[in-house]
Amino acid sequence: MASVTMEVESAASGNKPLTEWVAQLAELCKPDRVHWCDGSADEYQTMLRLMVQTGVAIPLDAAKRPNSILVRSNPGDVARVENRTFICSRSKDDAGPTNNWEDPAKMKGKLRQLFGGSMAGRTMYVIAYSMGPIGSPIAKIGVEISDSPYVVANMHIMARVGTKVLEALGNADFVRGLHSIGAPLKPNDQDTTWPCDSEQKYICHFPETREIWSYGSGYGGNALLGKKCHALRIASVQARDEGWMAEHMLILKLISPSGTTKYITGAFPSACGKTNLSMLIPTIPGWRVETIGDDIAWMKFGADGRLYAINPEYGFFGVAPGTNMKSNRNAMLTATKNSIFTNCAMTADGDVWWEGMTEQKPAELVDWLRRPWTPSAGRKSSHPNARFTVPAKQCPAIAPEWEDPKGVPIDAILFGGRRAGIVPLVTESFSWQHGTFLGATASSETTAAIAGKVGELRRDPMAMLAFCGYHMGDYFAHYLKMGAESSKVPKIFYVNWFRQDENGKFLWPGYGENSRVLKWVFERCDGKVHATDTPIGRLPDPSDLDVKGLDLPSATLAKLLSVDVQGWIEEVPRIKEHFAKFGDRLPKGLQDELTGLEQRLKAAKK
Ligand code: O2Y
Ligand code: MN
Repeated sequence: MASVTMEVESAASGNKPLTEWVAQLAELCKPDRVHWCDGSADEYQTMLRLMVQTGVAIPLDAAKRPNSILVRSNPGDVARVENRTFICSRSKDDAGPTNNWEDPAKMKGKLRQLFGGSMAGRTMYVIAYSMGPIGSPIAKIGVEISDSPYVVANMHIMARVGTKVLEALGNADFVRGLHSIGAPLKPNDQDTTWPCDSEQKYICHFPETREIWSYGSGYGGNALLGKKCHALRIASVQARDEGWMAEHMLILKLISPSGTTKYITGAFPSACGKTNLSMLIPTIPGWRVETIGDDIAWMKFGADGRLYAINPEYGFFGVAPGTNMKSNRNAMLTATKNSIFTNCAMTADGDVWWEGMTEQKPAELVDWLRRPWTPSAGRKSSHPNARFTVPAKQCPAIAPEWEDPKGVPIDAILFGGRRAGIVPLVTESFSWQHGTFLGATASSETTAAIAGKVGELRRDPMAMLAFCGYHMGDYFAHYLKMGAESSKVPKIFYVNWFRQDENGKFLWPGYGENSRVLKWVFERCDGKVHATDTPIGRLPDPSDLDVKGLDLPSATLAKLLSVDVQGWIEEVPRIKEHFAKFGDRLPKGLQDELTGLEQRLKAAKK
């Protein structure tokens, strides 16, 4: 390891701002030692061993899940914390109405106090990471400093990390991320199995200086700073400033029976099946889906005027409950080895289990709270936000070009949400501006998995509500500006797999059958299939959608594709209320789209 350590430190030594920054933060956080991560397989094994030895992790049975561990967190640290997430822009106005804001100097003052000595008794890890293939013109480099071996191991899977990243960085600038679990140790303290400061969490972003300071949580999006903090909140600001797009989108490749391909991105709020769609197994003969990414897309115009996307991530941090061989066979196969499971239950034979994994529940488990569990326990064995961290390259459906540094040219963008009424199965926008309006008004009814009342309607523009690092009105304006840059922008569609009948039964079967909708989208991109103009956009007639072999009554299909004019007239005031939040930062183009919708609905009512 000694020569590896020298290599990584020598790669870092050329970047004086980096070495000075690390030295300053070591002075502030007072770790026992500093370790520059080299990203090697040895280093990954060292992190796993350390977690096992300190009781943070349990190795899973090597025959069942080779090279995999189970970690159980503190019940007070189980998910992203939106109410503790701050955008600390210089002006409050620049954070906008959808973000928590704090003055950057005031927040830095508070954080310096919290980080002071916060790593005592621990190791400070310096993790250089690349979001996107190293050397891609769309990729960006960041450095995360963290005192958590769990973070190091997860970052090994979720991003490209280590010496090769430092070599690519040279003396260039980078996004600075500081993370501490906030649990210093005195010489004779006994450590806990999930050290954190669950009462004092701060996930803070400083967009102007491209910095992230995250304190108190060791979990997921709060702690793996390359993901939501960098690749969405900070990157959305970089993208606005530099003329590209950082989006909360899956990227999939759809292949027709004749072998032609289209690349499609999709932005859906959580609990709408983004990971599942990105790894879909089509039910229509001859069609195939390959995966490029399941959560984030960075898109830039190429010299040919087309929008090219990369997946900035290197792995998937997927939600476990509900994932099974029917809902997502590819995710299940991806997670068979080299995986980290968090807050799942453990079986008697050393494997993991979660609700919905198998029809038959195991007779006995140890639940995520480390308590004996049986099916009659009257509680769930896994936390609803239990996760698997898995290398993307292990996914059987991964596209061969998923790491192409130039990205893949996007043909279509899908927006969507979970709506029981009025929103048809699929709608094509009239234009990029109209598509931006569809994205800006995207909404979902909440499920039990989301805090708040079940069935409550939430606007989640472009699924970026929790992830846009600046004023959402300016974000809409940036979208419109991007659309005006080229005549070759992707077509935009809105999908809703969740329309219900009067009895609350889903009208559309979902899962692999969603490929039928993707096929229509594919063929619309080539102008090969019909659509009818309606007040809300262009819709397939029932005969335009391939439903061969599907047991779907024609009345059900008609309902899925119907436009409920009165329902939409009642939706307009809700959109107005949503838009009012953005005040004079709402772009005129979106106001015009709302007026247009209202007029078309009135005309249709007559
Ligand atoms: O709770 C967390 O920290 C994870 S949230 C998450 C993880 C993977 C992909 N997307 C999300 C999300 O909240 O959108
Ligand atoms: Mn996400």
